[in-house]
Amino acid sequence: MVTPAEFVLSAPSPAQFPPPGLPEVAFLGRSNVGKSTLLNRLTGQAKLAFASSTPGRTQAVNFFRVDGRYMFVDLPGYGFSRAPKSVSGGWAQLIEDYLRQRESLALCILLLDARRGWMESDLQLLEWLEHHGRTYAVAATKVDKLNQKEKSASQKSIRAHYGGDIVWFSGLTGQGVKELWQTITKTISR
Ligand SMILES: Nc1nc2c(ncn2[C@@H]2O[C@H](COP(=O)(O)OP(=O)(O)OP(=O)(O)O)[C@@H](O)[C@H]2O)c(=O)[nH]1
Ligand SMILES: [Mg+2]
Repeated sequence: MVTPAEFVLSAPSPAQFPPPGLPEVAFLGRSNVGKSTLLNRLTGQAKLAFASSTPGRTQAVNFFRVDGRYMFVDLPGYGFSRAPKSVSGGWAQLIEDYLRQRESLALCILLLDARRGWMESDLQLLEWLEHHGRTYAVAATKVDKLNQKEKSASQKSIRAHYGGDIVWFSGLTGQGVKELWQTITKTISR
């Protein structure tokens, strides 16, 4: 299914964020976890957000107007250790600035690689979201790479830090698209 979506702008710093308007859904996660791929799948538009096998590809905050109802926000990936400290520090600041001040932010979707579960930087972000009272949901990506046994193990380890629903997602098969849309529409009803 294709949902109308259009690229609005790419903001390298908070000064370029568009004026707050539509309720925003932000996609957060480590570099290479599959944020851009998930965004493309959700809208059914393979080329909307730039997905790449080079970690750290998305380096600015990218805004997309979706269905005339939402703003989807593709944030830079964190935890990309190969980036120079000054650069990765800058991205972390940009993410934090967005999360801290964005008044139109309605829902954060925190993506975890199902094969890896929580990494240190994910736990920091989780703690930060809790502390600041941001509404969030958790999606485990790349589930197509797991067999049933690995999925159970992954489920158990994700559960160790999070008691809510986990959306099991695959950009390859489209598994989880319906559930993610349900999460979004349930959180942002109008
Ligand atoms: N098998 C499989 N591969 C995936 C999935 N999601 C993403 N990938 C691959 O993982 C790589 C990274 O995906 P991106 O969507 O660019 O990741 P990102 O989180 O946007 O990365 P940054 O922009 O660098 O933070 C690409 O090669 C994707 O094709 C998935 O669900 N299954
Ligand atoms: Mg990306």
